[in-house]
Amino acid sequence: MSTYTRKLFTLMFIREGEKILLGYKKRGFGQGRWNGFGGKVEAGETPEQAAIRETKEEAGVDLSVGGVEKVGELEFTFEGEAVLMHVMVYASGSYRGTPKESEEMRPAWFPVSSLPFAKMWPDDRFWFPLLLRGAKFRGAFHFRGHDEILTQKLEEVEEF
Ligand code: 8OG
Repeated sequence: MSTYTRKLFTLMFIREGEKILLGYKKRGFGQGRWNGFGGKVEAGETPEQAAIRETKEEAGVDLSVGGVEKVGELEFTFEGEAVLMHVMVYASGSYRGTPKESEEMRPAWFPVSSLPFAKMWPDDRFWFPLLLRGAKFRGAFHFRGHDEILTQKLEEVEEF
């Protein structure tokens, strides 16, 4: 059995009616893919605080007033790598401000019925249906490179 170094990340999805806000990742990890907003949880902040901070930094949107809800926990490992990415997934139905492009992300609204799965992380097509119907979920995906899923687990949970 291998021992992983666990690192905490966040991922935020803003929903407005039948649209969801995604950002095109312009650089770094996941470059060229559409995703929610997020990043590393820093020392001294909770994952929820980190999720709100990252959304402000990457999309210019303020979530500190409305409620954000934890909806998922995802674990990502990569063949040959000792890091386990532990991602806390959040959803928000209200925000302040107008989404605007940052150095890292270019935000755009997508209808929930036509998401750009071909240009998203390959695991997203499995858990997005749960996210979109308001379910809570836990998943674990083991990758070869960034395109091939070797093993996966996904379950719906009642609450966190
Ligand atoms: O700080 P940085 O942008 O590198 O953080 C990585 C972000 O990418 C973080 O929000 C978590 C998210 N992320 C992964 N893997 C996957 C994945 O497989 N699917 C989705 N949708 N997001 C992911 O690290």
